Amino acid sequence: MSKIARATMREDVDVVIVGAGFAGLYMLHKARGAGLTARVFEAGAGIGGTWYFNRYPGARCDVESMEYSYSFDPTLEQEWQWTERYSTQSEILKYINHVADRYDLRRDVVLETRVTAATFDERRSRWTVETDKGDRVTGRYCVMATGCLSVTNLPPINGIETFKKPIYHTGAWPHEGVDFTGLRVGVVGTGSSGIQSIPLIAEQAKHLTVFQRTPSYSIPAHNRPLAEEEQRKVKAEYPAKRKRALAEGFAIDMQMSQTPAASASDAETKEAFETVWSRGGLGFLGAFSDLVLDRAANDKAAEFLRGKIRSIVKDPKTAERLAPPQVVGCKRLCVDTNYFATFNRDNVALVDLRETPIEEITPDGVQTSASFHSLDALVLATGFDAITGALNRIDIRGRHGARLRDAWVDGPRSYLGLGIAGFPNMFMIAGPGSPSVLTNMMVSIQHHVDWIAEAMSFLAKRQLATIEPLAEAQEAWVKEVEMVANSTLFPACNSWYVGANIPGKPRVFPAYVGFPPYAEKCAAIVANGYEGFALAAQATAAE
Ligand code: N01
Repeated sequence: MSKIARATMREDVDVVIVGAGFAGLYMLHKARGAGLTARVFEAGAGIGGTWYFNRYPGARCDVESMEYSYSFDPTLEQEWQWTERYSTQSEILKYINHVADRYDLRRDVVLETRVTAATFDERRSRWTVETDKGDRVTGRYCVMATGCLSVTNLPPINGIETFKKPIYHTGAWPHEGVDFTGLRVGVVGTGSSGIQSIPLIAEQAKHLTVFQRTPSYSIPAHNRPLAEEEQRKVKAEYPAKRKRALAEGFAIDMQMSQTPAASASDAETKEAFETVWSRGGLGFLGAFSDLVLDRAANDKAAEFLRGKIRSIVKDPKTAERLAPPQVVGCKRLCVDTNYFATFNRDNVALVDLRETPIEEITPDGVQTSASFHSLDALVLATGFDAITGALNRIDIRGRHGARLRDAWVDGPRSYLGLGIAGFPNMFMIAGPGSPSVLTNMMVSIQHHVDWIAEAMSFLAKRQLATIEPLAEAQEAWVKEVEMVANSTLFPACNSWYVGANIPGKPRVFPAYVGFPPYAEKCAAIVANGYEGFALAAQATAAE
């Protein structure tokens, strides 16, 4: 991509937005709608966030296309045509670009520019945002739309820097694509990105070695073209469908069963699991009401899924290695096309790192405790420094120059995942403490942006200068998020949810479980005059 030099920016706007993915772009649209000026900074050379960077083979969304889309404009909803049940990365990116053009969003977005610092000026009640291009833009508000899964995790494997062949991370895939034809490829990591890319890499490569540390549960996508008629039907009832999603825990219209597994006979249990398995996708978790709440119910789901793996994978030893021991859902459930069957191919080998850990990566391959694997290319499907990673990379300073990184040294603390005590007029979209990654992100994003835009309008109407969570409201919220999470099985294993994939990261479950109670709480807080927030009429400078 050609780089065109540009003058550094000095500008005062109402809202500075960091990130031009689905969240940042909708925030821009809403800010404009509220009569506010805005500037968006985006590190990528194009808009789209996650969907700009994650171009690995097989990348597609695991929420169905008809739900993984904006709902704020019925005309947009009606006019856009999806082609498959689960959209590919390229189709989603096309959609984002269509939205940007349709609402004339690009003119306020500055690409290839990474925000490095954001500092709150207490005298003026303004944020100064600085970038790696030397820009200094001030805004009354600063909105962090930095994404939950945007900072790639490059694992500190001994000798990794010595590997002399290409290394690719699924979350930063080359835009020109990669041709693995005739190559011996290694993939490290078997989460969603590994599970989506492994079958396609296996089809192309001469040989594929999968280095698995923890096996994942995965449900078949049963992806298929979306027939015109099916789309028409969904579109005819779109408002009702969106409303149903808002009433579901994961904000996905999965029509979760109201029946607990405990009340079902063995035959009924098997039938229910077979039904959701044959439907495919994340709706598996909706087979019973208590799969992520009750260990016995979860054990039944786990055994069913392990049985499926044994029935697909021909070599019993490989099948056992692929069968996850952990609770279903404590690591994000995956959705795949041909993942387990890929291990029946002659050119695919599985290395179980629990039995034979990687000792080092050498210039030519991977040495485990048992054997050496010569490789021509290495793919790291090793995930992200999730939820807090992107925020902690920016030098964010609130009142009294306090740094967010310091405030979060023991883990993130926020009120509703929307605001942080000591950081007035700064908002996060899908921040820690909101339902974020446990929901259809499109629902969470729109909810947050609408809430934030309403708060901005409220402040303008009342001629208020700042909004900021009260420390005690924040503490109570942090406790509630933890209490709700601990009443579920989500924190039950090591996962990126709890930061276990990043050495030294504090172990905190960062998402509020259950979209409907969260949304109700947010609405009640507004109805009570922004309960738990301090609202100030003028700049409140530090003494
Ligand atoms: O990352 P992950 P991801 N040595 O963290 C392994 C979303 N997403 O990019 O589990 C060896 O889940 C690690 O092993 P372990 C979705 O929310 C959505 O796949 O830590 N292995 C694990 O197997 C998803 O959950 C979509 O023991 C190492 C893997 O790498 C999230 O993004 C598609 C290692 C990382 O899995 C992240 O998914 C893709 C090491 N040092 C992603 N370090 C869809 O919508 C890590 N691993 C479909």
